[in-house]
Amino acid sequence: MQECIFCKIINRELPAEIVYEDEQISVFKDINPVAPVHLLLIPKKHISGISDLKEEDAGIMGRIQVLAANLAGEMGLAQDGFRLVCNCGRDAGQLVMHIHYHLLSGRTFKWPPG
Ligand code: DGP
Repeated sequence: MQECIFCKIINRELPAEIVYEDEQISVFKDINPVAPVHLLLIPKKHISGISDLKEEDAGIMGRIQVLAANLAGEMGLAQDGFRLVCNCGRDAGQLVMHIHYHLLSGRTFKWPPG
């Protein structure tokens, strides 16, 4: 999508610290990290948010979760723990309307979230 920041990162029109990429998925560091590890995992296909997911998107969203598990394992995050967050809509704090998971780790998180 033309005006989407994350599509521009995928298309290399905007810079980002990309840490993983394949045909369907891109993973890059959040520009405004809220934890020592803060990655964004996104499908290259533009999907606005969880509410817009279709049956056909189940595979890619599952792949992203498996990738999160693999990255957490490779980065040594699994033992102490990590959080995988997907904000959906205004009240949840979604600012970028291209679906993304935040992979957060490296500190203790509170529950419930603020
Ligand atoms: P959310 O509030 O869930 O929509 O999270 C959007 C996240 O995207 C937020 O943590 C900041 C990050 N972000 C916004 N613009 C950019 C950008 O241009 N580059 C990178 N790397 N991250 C961005």
